[in-house]
Amino acid sequence: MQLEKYIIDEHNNELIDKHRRNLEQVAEGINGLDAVLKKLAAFNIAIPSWALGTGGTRFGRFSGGGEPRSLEEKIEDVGVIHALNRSSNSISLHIPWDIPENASSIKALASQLGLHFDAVNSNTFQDQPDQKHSYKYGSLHHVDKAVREQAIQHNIEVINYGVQLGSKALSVWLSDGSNFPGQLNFRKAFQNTLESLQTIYDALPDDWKVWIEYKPFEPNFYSTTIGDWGQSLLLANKLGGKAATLVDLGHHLPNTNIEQIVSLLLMEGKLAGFHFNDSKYGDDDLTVGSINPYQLFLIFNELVEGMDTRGMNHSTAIGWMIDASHNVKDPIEDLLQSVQAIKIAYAQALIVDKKALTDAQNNNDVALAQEILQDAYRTDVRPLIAEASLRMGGALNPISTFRRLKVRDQLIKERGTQTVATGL
Ligand code: RM4
Ligand code: MN
Ligand code: MN
Repeated sequence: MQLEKYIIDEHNNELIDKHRRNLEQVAEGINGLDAVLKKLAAFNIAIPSWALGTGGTRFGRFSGGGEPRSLEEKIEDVGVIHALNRSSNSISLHIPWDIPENASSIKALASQLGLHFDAVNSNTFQDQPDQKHSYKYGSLHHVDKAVREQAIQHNIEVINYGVQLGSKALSVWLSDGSNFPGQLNFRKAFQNTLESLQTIYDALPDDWKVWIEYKPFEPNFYSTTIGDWGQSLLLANKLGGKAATLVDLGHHLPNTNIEQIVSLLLMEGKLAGFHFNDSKYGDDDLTVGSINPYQLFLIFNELVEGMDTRGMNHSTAIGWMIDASHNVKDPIEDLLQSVQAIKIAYAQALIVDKKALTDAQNNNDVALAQEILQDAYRTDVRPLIAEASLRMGGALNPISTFRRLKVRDQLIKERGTQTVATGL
């Protein structure tokens, strides 16, 4: 299904007076309002193809109705999200969950909805029915060269799909690791991984990047071969300029200072991009900003400061993507909430008084530095997000419009109640 702009406008008209009053109130205290609104309007966050169905846990999966049955329907759902928030103009595919059998028609459908293809993701963490060797004991780090070779070939195949779709990056996340002490020689596992990644790296087109994601545990619980940002950065540095580290917010041990990691990766020019989600305990893949929005703000504060220092374009210099999965919410509503939370944190980071903060830091004025950050964090920037969306032709309040238009009911009518999307 496709959302017509006039339907969105109709609902906006009901909300516009209240919006104007709210905007006026917040606008007063903001320097360079127009520049902030322009940056917000330009900021887009990719939607992963695996987040459009209801997620599950290892205990079960409780599908909601109207889930997309094909890649085409997933693209349509991203089209709905983008029509509402004007901030989700790309989709990231996981191969082989979503193989673009007919790349040119898939591409045409996407561009008709104003979408393009973000990074392509390989999958060597599950065995596929037709595959010769198992990934039970790992893929790119495997002790057996034949298994490594198979995983390398899969990644190259994913690059080829991505080339057909116009993607510019391969995102690699490995579940490789060990469950028990003694199972693995860490050094050999690392060296095998490096050698495998080198072959994949050599197959990248000139204008492509490879993003190396790290994760400290799960599905392996004793060690993971790319367990933290140090190991990822080590690999990225050895591979070369086209390789960089991908930060997934859920892939950190409790209380890790992620904002500091981000700051240093940016300094080194090695921050590839982000997988946004939120978590209470581990890789929970919860809605962005649902548990710890302050941390998200602090991360964005480092992102904005670091990107500005290097003269980077906020919206295009790094890959921004949601990587979440939700087992009790409507996936589209959940994704709309995540995008909104990201934009709120971004807007708050944009309005931090940078000059005052630098002065406070240089004067060791700790209390004032905190005040400056929290002043931005406690500003209700939602009218700014709404205004940016409105200017781009989107909805003032995407979720309420989604509900008002009864989009899910229509999807259920079209697709039925029993559909299950590929993914997690
Ligand atoms: C992993 C990791 C990857 C994602 C898969 C589905 O935990 O975050 O980025 O592709 O989950
Ligand atoms: Mn991820
Ligand atoms: Mn994850």
